Amino acid sequence: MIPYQWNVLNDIAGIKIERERNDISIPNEKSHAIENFKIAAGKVNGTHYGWTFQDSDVYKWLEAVAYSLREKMDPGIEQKALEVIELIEEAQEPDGYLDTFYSILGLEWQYKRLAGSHELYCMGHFIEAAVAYYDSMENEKVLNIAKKCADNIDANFGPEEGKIHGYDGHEEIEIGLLRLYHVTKEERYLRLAKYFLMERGKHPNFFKDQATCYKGPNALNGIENMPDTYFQNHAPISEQKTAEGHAVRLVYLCTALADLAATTQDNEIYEICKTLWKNIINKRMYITGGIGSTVLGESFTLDYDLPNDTMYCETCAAIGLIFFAKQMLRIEPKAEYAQVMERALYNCALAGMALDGKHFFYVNPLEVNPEKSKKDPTKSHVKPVRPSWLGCACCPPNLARLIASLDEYVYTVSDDRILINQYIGSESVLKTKDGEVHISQNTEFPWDEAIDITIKNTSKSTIKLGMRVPDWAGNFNISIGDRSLNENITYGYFYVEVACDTTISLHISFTMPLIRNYCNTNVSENIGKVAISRGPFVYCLEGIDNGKNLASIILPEESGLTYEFEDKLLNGVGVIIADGKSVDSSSDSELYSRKRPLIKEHKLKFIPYYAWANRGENEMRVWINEG
Ligand code: FUB
Ligand code: ZN
Repeated sequence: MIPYQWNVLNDIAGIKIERERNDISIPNEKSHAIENFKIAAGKVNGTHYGWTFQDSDVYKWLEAVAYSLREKMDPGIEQKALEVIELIEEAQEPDGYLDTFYSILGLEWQYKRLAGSHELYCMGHFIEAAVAYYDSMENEKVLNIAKKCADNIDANFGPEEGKIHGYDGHEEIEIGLLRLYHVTKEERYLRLAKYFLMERGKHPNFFKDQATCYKGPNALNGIENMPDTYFQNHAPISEQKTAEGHAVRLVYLCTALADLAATTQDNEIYEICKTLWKNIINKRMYITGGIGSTVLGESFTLDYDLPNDTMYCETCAAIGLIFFAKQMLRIEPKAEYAQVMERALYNCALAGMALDGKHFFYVNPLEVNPEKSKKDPTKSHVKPVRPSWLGCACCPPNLARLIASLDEYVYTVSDDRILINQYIGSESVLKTKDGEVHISQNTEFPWDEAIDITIKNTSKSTIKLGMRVPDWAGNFNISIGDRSLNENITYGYFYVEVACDTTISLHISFTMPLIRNYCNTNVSENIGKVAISRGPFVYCLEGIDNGKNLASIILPEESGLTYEFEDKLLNGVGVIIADGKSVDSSSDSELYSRKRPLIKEHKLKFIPYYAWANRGENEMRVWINEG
């Protein structure tokens, strides 16, 4: 992904960039993201091209590189990263301000239209990238650029007289500032993050007031007229009880809130996070871990409103939910957080990328009919195949940074405890309070039903190791040699203690039953329907395996499901086969008639949802009629 995305950001990939929906105002001629920096740095002539947040594509790419170099050094990629850092430094204004849009189009308008300008959003992404790069490569220069940025923001925003009493239209700077605080321990950054978080919603007219005086370049002008909920600006955070508005914004807000709660051990803030978490998970999340029920404002709508074919389920929103879960795990070791992380990771987020790593979905539907996507204007955002790149390219580099940092989601490390949240074949060295713990996971999970784990505790104290008992698992058993361990499960984690200077080898075994999932009947679309899953994977039907008109398919209640692994299909996937039925749906019959349609036998083949749309354009469906 990383070399490919580098070529795209430099406009040398030779690809066609698609608009994410039918809207001719979406810039899709080129990325121009690196070129914008060159222009802002005064190295070439030209003007800004792309969204106000085009810079963030580069920052997310740089962050992905930082994690990737930590895993495996690659001098060629490192060289590119160093060049980018140099370029960013040159594009930074002497006072620390960093935003190519205003550097090129008029610095006098900086911070004057925050509803759509994304200045703090972009700097937040830069700060995240800088902290990651510093962590991996000990590069002081990149951290200094980030500190200069944060200092500029600190000089301009805050409760003090003369500063701007407001916040960015898109949360993200809060995450960046908290990460900067973690690495520098500079209290000002923590204070500023808290200010932005707790101030939100206290100035309902802030965006509109700014817009009335603004005469600068078009920074998504008009976005300030979106409902206050779009920006989570409808009420102070402590009064927000439901997940409202733009889904990515909301989960970025929650990620920062949960980080703040964990960092400052603030229980009140944790309660706010829990309320929003519960609302999302229990009433507003798709079975794939996708969130955002409508394209209008890329937003949440209301409880139990989860349409399958018009939804948004943006890849970035699933990624943001994973970020949120990660922070919640720092506060309380509860498996429900890791379970949602897993659901979003293996389904909605992974579906955001083709098997080749070079094509991406922005929107992840649970039901697609390609003809409707082409001809129904309300479904133009529901793409039947992944484009090479998108006019709004927030998702592809977000996926790159998520996948490159997967290790951070596998474990949650605290002073005397390590949680294994995800079973992913890996070798890790984890730093605890008193030293290091080496963990290796040997497994073919998510296909196989066994994991061998070796833990070598070289730290000076005993470690509590919590292994997640997945909610979908049957017969979960942990053994040492041929001795099964007694169950010691708290909040969904099976604990064993590993004394200092000890190495233990554990064998985990479980079954992955083929599960029929049902939806709360308040979700009208899914009444009478069933979705199939195995282990972390939600399954779907595709036209290529099951014929046309998937809506006509019925999975009888009594039909058995069989699992088999096909190593030649879709790079190797487990498929599920069932004896189904279908309603005879020949298109030349009358539109309405008094004749009951015939029901015929129909062999069904389900594939994991993440792998759909890798064999050309066809129908797809997750929720199937159950007969
Ligand atoms: O506004 C920046 C990003 O672009 C958002 O996070 C995405 O939803 C897309 O609108
Ligand atoms: Zn996105």
